[in-house]
Amino acid sequence: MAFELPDLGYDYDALEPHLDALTMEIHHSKHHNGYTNNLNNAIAQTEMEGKSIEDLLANHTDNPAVRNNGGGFWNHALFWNLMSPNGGGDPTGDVADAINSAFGSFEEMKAEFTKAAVTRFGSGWAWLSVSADGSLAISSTPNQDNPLMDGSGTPILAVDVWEHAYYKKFGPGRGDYLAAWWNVVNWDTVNELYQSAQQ
Ligand code: MN3
Repeated sequence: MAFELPDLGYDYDALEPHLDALTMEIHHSKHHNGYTNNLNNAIAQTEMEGKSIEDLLANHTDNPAVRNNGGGFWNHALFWNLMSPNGGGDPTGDVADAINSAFGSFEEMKAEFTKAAVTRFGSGWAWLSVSADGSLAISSTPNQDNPLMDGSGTPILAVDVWEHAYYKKFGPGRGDYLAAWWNVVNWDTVNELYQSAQQ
């Protein structure tokens, strides 16, 4: 019952011209595949084998290999689902109302989220999460950490700001990458995750 690398759900070139096909291919087939294999190796023949990824992230991150590779496995699976060739534009559905209520407007949420992503020193992720009380919160984490690890929230939007996510196309221009990334955000998925997290 090993963990398996999930499909993207679209072709490597589907997010062009915003995100380039070569980066998407390497990111999925090398980086995400590597986290998946290393996670399986880390739990093989231990008491962690057979546990869900959510259980591993909530309860077993004192093991560095599980923390880094389990985080990498889960974060990237979410990240692919949060992007679509038909993405971009403004949020829709219940999450749009929640964003307006929490941040004043989508533009203000976008600015705060982008700031969290740009200012994350080194490698990591930025998150929009639903907290335990149902409110929305923006955060960032280093490495492959995520809000499930400290129980601070359930992520509904995430962006990978490791250099491997953007360097081939954008060089050191993380801000340019983020500006392009908003054009592929799959708001239908964000809204579905928001609704699930409310229940
Ligand atoms: Mn990555």
